[in-house]
Amino acid sequence: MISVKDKIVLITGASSGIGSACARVFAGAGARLILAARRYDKLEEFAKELRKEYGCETYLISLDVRDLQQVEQVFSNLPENWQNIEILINNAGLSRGLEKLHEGSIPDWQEMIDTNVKGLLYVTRTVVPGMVKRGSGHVVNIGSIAGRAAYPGGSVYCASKAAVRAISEGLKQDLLGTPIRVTEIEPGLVETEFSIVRFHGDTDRAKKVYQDLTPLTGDDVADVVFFCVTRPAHVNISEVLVVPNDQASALLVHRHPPK
Ligand code: NDP
Ligand code: 8X3
Repeated sequence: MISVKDKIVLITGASSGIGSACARVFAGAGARLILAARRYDKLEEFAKELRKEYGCETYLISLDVRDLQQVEQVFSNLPENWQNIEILINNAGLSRGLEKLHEGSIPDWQEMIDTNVKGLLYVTRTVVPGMVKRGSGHVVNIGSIAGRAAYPGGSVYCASKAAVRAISEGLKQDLLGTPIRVTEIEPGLVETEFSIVRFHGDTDRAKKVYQDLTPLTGDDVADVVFFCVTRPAHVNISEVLVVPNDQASALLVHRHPPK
């Protein structure tokens, strides 16, 4: 097992959900964390908690991954003791809306594609060259079960996650012959802020997504990420589909209302 003690882990979308859960797991194992998200106030509060609970050292970045200039600027100006990023967790992402494609909102599509696809590419393009130069690193991309098959109303989100799958596969091929590893994690239903964001703040509608079933938590996904990252150096877990036991495919779920 590889130790992550004192290693630098960059997590995008660390202000909530799966990203925060990953931060906690890596903090608990003694890593140093670069946490990025748009909501800087949330990161500040969270960093205090991580320091108190784990003595974790953090470097916080207010970042919109859709902004290429900002991405390039922040990662080329990291303080010297934060430059050697060992693990990149490309987690920032979102879904917007569940309308039929021919009735969908174009700004929603742009936001999903700009964040989930272009944002992930910008961060990867900016951070991975350093890993190649140092001959060391691991890229973990958070894809989704939605990247394996489309579902009604989800075509653009599903397409964005299918892109994450293809990008992860291609990156692994491009890095073949280097020690750098690439993993794509494809979660099913995870109860986070995801559905609240999808439904533009409609919390009642968001709750219904997870009603009468037991969804994954961010911690469940973070456990899997941590497992993949800490395998011996010759082992690359290329992809993991992780779903709640109450879920068999994106739409096939078992709901069991309380009696
Ligand atoms: P949350 O909404 O709880 O977290 C999303 C995170 O992404 C937030 O920290 C948010 O931070 C950040 N983010 C969104 N847009 C941007 C942006 N433009 N720039 C920087 N950060 C951004 O949802 P999850 O934790 O569930 O989602 C994390 C990832 O997991 C996403 O890629 C999602 O697609 C994927 N996923 C989620 C599943 C689920 O069922 N929940 C299942 C499968 C995959 P901020 O708003 O502060 O910028
Ligand atoms: C999130 C899971 O099924 O809501 O990626 O699209 S799903």
